[in-house]
Amino acid sequence: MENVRIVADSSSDMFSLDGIDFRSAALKIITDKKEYVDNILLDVEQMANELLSYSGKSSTACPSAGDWLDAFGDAQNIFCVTITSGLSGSYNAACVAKETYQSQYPDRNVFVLDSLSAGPELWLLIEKLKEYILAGQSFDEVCENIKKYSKKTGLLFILESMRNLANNGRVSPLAAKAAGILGIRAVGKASDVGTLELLKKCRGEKKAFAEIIECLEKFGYKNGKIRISHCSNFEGAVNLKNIILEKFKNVSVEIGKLGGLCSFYAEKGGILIGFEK
Ligand code: X90
Repeated sequence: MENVRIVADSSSDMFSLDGIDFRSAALKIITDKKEYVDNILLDVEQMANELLSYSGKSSTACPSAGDWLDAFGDAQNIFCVTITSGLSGSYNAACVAKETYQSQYPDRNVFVLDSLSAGPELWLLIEKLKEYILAGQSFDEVCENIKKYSKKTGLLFILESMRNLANNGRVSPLAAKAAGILGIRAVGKASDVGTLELLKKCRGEKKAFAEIIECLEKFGYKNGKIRISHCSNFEGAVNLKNIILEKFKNVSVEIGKLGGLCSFYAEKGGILIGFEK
């Protein structure tokens, strides 16, 4: 395949990729005072701190079809990965962009994958897309294979607060309530339809990590890749990585930082875990 580009929205927490042309389409975090564009230039820690001392309304916005078109640029073969359509309009906007792009350039290919997830599960999907493309697969082969692969990946999360999720209607206020209590961590997963599914409330990080190990086994993890991304909680991510390595031995675990959009919703201390089933 020639002239290939991978395009993902910023819920992937990726802003560049070695070895393949890559573009990110930014989501935005909006307050009455300021608009944060979730791109490589955003200082996520500073945003998190500013939001801590801000008590007004805050919300987010997905890329428009126009933003997606900009990210498509002039590529011939485009693989596009979006945050879950269960919580965002990003997938829809990307599909509109695909229609526009292909009516303008009928000989070009665009595939849009709804990740039904966020953060490090997209990391896995993008790594795998790169692998398929570099292995010389055709456009149609990559589409078929990535669809299959995406059914074999999952996302777990540990959250200390679900305030922003609840305030923006992404979880019920009732579900969010327990996570607001000091020391309580909400452990959950991305559901089959790409929404948040709460599994357990744990007192303390240690118990939450033990729960993650149980969940990994329960949801089909054996010895595949694991990608951990955190919001201002590198120490927690490292501890979790060590617990995973102790339990499963010799598996591939990498740690990354959440970008602006995921940090806004996962909040300080939040950890997201993408895994292969
Ligand atoms: O379109 C928009 O404004 C974006 C809305 C995004 C809403 C949710 C983002 C969640 C980010 C939080 C924990 C894990 C979520 C599991 C996803 C199914 C991360």
